[in-house]
Amino acid sequence: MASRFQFNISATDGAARTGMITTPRGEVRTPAFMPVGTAATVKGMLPGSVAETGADILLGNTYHLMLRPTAERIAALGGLHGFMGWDRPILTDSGGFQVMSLSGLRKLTEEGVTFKSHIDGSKHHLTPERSMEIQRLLGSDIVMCFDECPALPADRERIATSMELSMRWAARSKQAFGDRPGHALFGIQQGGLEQDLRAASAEALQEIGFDGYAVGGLAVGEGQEAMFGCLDYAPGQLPHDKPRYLMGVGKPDDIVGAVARGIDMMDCVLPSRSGRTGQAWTRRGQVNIRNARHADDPRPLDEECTCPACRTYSRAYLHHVTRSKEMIAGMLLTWHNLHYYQELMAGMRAAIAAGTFAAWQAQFHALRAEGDI
Ligand code: PRF
Ligand code: ZN
Repeated sequence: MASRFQFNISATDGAARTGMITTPRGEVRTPAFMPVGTAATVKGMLPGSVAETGADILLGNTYHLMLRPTAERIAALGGLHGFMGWDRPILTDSGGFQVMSLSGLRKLTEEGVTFKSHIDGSKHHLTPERSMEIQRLLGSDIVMCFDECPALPADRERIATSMELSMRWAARSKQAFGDRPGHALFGIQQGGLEQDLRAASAEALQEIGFDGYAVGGLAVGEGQEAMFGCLDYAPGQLPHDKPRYLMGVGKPDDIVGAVARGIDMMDCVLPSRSGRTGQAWTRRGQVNIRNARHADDPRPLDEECTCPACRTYSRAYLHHVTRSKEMIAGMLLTWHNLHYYQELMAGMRAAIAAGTFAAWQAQFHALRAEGDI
């Protein structure tokens, strides 16, 4: 077992990279997709099943866990890994982004943010120092800096002021994190769609020094074209030899485009959340299993998929249990979607290693253009 956090790139193809993050809790193959386990569970999946889909690492959330069941309770019970039954690496987000998107009344100051819980309206306070403490109590392997992420569109002045605050919070996060061998702290680049602000943010973060760097502040309403426009330069502003994490992205074609532009890690609720509403992702794009055209279809969701939903069940069955709101519907579609996402990542890793990523991408887009048949 490695005692240190390490990142090694084994091959590059254009801007895309493949390699490995090594932590004391295990290895993470990159590019990596991290399923979201917000409330100490990937909804509808046992941890062993999540691992079977090919996930090396999960994402957990400071915001949700501090409210319920609280970080102190999880620490007293031995930490998040044991609590939820997942012994591999966990990355935790720092809370600021979720406060802005989920909580009620909130007040932002230089010190931090005061907000009302979306669960019971109770009042809470988060600062860079408190976020670092919570993530330490949880036992997170990869800790994220406390930042602020403005929704887009926003004017340049607002983006600049917010980015500068996030950089001061990044310095306080680093100071509060301290020296924790085997645990990593990632900085988060902000700056909206302004190239010079992104550059200034990248520079400020590198001055502080982090184990990895996230591209934050994207996928917040700007659309794919604008996001890709930013990703044409943002990853290149960050260190080549450290992991680059694009936060909260995305749909399969967003993920492929991000990897092509030099991103190593991503997370998104999409495969799990949309699985619970009857949306499936396949090599041929999106399928709504609730659609009447599946009611008599004896074929699997995806002929080539080896997940339990596709190996065992027909589209007709998945349609039936989804329409009937049976628990197994969300379980099976989540399993399928996470399996598909992990196969996508594995395919990209293999293609980058082989130097055939451009051809792989062409094939990816061609199959999706054909559509579900
Ligand atoms: N910051 C943090 N978490 C995030 C984001 C961010 O900018 C985003 C933006 N897509 C998702 N999650 N801390
Ligand atoms: Zn499947």
